[in-house]
Amino acid sequence: MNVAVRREPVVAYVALGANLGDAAAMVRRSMDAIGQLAQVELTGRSSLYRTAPVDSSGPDYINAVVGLRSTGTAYDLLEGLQRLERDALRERPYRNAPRTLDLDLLLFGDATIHSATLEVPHPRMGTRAFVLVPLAQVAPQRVDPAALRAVADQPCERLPD
Ligand code: PH2
Ligand code: MG
Ligand code: MG
Repeated sequence: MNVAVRREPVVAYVALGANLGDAAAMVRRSMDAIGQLAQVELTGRSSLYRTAPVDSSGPDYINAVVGLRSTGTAYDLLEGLQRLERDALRERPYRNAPRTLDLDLLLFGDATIHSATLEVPHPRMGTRAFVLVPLAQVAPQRVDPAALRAVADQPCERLPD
């Protein structure tokens, strides 16, 4: 980065999900690893939630959300998240396949981004309890209560911290 450029921190939220291997350990470790990314300061972490696969298969998922402050761009953050997915040996044999680790950038300040590699806000976050419930725990102001009520039928069990 050009050292002359100092960006104001942007508050962002990242969803974590895993349903292969020791998913809970992977999600916990990945929360720490996100906090270690360049230009990132972790500001909040939700509980872990056990959730039924939605448009997916395999074992139950472990899901969570972290809040952070980033002084980089949304693309810097995306690159860091993708590196952590690769470190977790994430494979993509088909869409929504069971996975060792999925890290989705949900919100990046108030930015709206529609590019070939990134869509923010995450296009499906508003209809998924496995995102809205942990997001509401760390950022209740960013979740529409009506959207939360609408997903109340999706199994989402909070695990002890
Ligand atoms: N992620 C998906 C598709 N379905 N279901 C659950 N329960 N948790 C997820 O993280 C998840 C999913 C696509 O990324
Ligand atoms: Mg996902
Ligand atoms: Mg993803």
